[in-house]
Amino acid sequence: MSASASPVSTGSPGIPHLDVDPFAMNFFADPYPTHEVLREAGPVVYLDKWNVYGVARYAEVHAVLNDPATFCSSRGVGLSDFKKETPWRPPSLILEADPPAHTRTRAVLSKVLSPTVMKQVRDRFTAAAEERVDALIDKRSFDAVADLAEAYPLSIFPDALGLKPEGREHLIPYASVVFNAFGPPNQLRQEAIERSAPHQAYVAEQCQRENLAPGGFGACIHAHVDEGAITATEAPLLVRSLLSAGLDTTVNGIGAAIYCLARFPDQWQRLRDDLSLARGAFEEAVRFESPVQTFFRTTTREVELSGATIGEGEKVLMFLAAANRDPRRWDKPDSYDITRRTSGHVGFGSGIHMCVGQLVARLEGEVMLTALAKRIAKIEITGEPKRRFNNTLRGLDSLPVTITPA
Ligand code: 4IA
Repeated sequence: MSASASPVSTGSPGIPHLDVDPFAMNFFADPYPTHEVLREAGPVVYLDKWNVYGVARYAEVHAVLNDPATFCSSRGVGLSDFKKETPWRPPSLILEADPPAHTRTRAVLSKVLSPTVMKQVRDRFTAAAEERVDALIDKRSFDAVADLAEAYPLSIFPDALGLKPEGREHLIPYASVVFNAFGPPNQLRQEAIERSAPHQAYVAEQCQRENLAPGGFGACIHAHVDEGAITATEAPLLVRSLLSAGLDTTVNGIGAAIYCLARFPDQWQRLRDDLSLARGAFEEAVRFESPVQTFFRTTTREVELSGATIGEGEKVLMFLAAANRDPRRWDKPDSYDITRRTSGHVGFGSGIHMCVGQLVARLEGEVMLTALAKRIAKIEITGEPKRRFNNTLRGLDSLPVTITPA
């Protein structure tokens, strides 16, 4: 599929059918021309390759996210419809749930990852960021993915959760399976699931109450059992949500920010001149790169969306990344501008399912970008960036850089 693919109208009247595969390697390599095709074809499109509806404009993505009764999550937020197929793992009690079940589990994770808790971990996260930057300044040349975007979250998040030291090498591979599994049954998904058994076994074991250190996010989740908010059976699955969604996302979020700031030196200079822009620089990177590219919903009834009629039980693919660069919503959508008013971007989703861990993500991003900008004058890309291919996550496998200390 390329930018030149033109929409052809067949079947359902008024809805353009496209033959794009948004889960193919050539799409991942450069999704932007196809995002434009998807947005310009119409407010709602149909993707013949996977038999799903698609929305790529900001208004429709936002509308779908904010009507969870019509566009439900309990039938899965990947291509697979849980009403028709057995999920590859027991469904998430928060991501793959609808109200009222979702409301109760969401409240628990919301408390566990609250502003008060962020205040408690902030100093530790900051010290670890400064330590990491010191080590990178000693190296001068390094891989900004392995040595920074991965190394930093790995140095704080598993500890914050209360995980034991052994077996942490399973965390990123497990998350990679989770995000590949949202996609269609292509090679990425099938191979990931085939190889997932050791990662799943590790995660299941770490979610048990006795394996989580006191005071950590994991123990805090289990403490809500004693209050009666959740059952002892539910608690390990909610810990699993943090293991699934809390690490690879911030790896790719921080990776996105470094990749942006390395490519756009004028923005790096603005950040260095005003460190209070660190939070905005991270948020704009989440909009600009959209580490979580896509998600599905399933219709619970026949619905009309911007003039298109969608029947019951249909999968709708939301292109978060395309919405985040929709020229109908954003000025100069393709420029990375750390002073942009980013509020309303859908990189963290929107509505009742909007990222419950967003405060953790923003804290990590802010303290890392601040630590970098304080001590580094220049970041230069010194080798070919290599892309990492995943059905849902957008990010790099490696980014060779050389830094100049301030
Ligand atoms: C879960 C959307 C993504 C960040 C996510 C992945 C997994 C889970 C939640 C969110 O397992 O609950």
